Amino acid sequence: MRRRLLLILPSLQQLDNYAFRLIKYSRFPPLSLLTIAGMTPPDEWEILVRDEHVESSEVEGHVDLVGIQTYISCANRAYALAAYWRARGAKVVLGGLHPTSLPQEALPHADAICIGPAETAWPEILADFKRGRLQGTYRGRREGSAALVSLPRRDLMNPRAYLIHNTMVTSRGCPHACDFCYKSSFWGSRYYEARPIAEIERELETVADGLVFFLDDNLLANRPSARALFNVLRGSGIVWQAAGSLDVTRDPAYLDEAYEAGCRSLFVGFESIAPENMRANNKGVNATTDYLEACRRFHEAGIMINGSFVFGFDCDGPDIFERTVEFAIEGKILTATFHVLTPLPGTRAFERLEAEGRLLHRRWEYYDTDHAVFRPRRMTPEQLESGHKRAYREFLTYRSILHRSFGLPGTAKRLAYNVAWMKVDPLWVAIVRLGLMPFATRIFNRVLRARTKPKASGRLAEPGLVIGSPGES
Ligand code: B12
Ligand code: SF4
Repeated sequence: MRRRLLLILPSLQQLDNYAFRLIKYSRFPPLSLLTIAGMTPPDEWEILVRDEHVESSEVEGHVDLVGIQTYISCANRAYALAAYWRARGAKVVLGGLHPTSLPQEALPHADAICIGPAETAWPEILADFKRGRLQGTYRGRREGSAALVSLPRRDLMNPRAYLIHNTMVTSRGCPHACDFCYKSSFWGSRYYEARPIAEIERELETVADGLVFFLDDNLLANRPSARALFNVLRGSGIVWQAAGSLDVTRDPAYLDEAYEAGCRSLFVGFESIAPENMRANNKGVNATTDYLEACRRFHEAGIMINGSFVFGFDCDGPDIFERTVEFAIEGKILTATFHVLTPLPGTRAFERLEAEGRLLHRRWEYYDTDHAVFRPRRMTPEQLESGHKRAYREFLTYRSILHRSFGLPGTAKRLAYNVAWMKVDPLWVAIVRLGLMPFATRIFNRVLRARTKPKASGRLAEPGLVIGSPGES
């Protein structure tokens, strides 16, 4: 008889938080869990995947092994789930970013923890489980972890729950080393490894709806591997989004190549509009980049910007919120995420604030980038939290949306994006609850393909519309 494996992504804890919006958590399936499922022999294991953001993690009947993905913000929920399943007789393995940065804290809550990536540790965990000898601590080697053992089991996700089905990772780490980034605690600073291109090609062949969201830390950072990827994507009909840092704007031709390969939107870490903040946090490239010129170059290439901003750095005073929103509006940034600076254990930012006695507490559920968990230098924690809320409000006024949408190619697309993404939350709740996400995916797919490249610079044929077969959702 097959054993039963339950893989859980615990939900974010602060569900009453003003920043909690169901659509934000229904965008992607938990790729880590689908990846682990892909490494688990299906003839030996029945595998259940549960994402608490969209469904209950409760399952009927006996479960042999439970694997829990543990972010800092859901660590306490992960520990509670671990206790619950151990009491029901299952063995529990905790993995992910939080057990990696704080293994001593996590270990007492589980039968085993996985430090680092699962790719190089999970087969050993399964083998030890079968022998009845789980070891406690497993260390996934980061070198060689980019190569997948087998493709993620996307067939195990709830197909009606997510807007984007095909999330992928093509590289690990990032050549930069910003003080506040989670990456240094997980991958070490400056570590970078790309997956073998033949394997990526094999995975891309499984993309039926022509829509991919790459979750690499910094997809465009390493040009040889990014160009190898562009070669596979160009002409495939796939449109995609990814994360990139501002250095790419120094080479407009490279941005054109990305667009020609199907890139339509980039998540860009502007972080702070104050260069001194960026210098103090080892993000020199931002300190020496003209942000408005960078926006112009993204737009010239036809790439929409999802800007990421962080408040609470040492040079930030109470005026930082308005100044940042002013820039985001002037730069015609399409969508933005605003974060409260959150010191993650294992990063230099955490070490510094802890050494200076500025951490307010270690209640990890508040380490969600929406709450102030440290004492800022030039304002109070309350000012930081209320300024963060205000920034969202001001960025999302209709006046701001109109200004950011007009004057660039694809005005209707930009308006649609803003309204759909930030202004109709009750509609998204209804879509998710009624299982209508496949329709939303189709509309999103069409909208993303609408032209955003200025005609004058157009060296490009728009990728053909590839919509999955009727049975595919
Ligand atoms: C996609 C994403 C999301 C998605 C989907 C989450 C998911 N699981 O797919 C959503 C939108 C839901 C999300 C939500 C949040 N996110 Co998020 N997210 C990401 C992002 C961009 C990619 C994560 C990913 O899928 N990577 C690819 C997979 C393959 O890698 P992985 O998850 O690390 O998994 C590997 C290992 O960690 C390990 N592993 C993981 N789980 C397990 C479990 C077991 C049993 C084992 C053995 C191993 C193992 O093996 C996996 C394969 O190697 C990262 C940034 C990044 N580039 O990594 C931020 C990131 C993970 N998010 C972050 C944050 C802060 C949040 C939110 C708090 C934001 C918010 N305020 O809402 C919430 C927290 C939700 C929660 N439950 O607490 C932080 C986490 C910091 C930390 N130390 O925990 C990150 C690193 C962003 C950042 N720069 O700070 N996120
Ligand atoms: S560029 Fe982005 S991914 Fe790379 S270290 Fe800095 S914040 Fe992290």
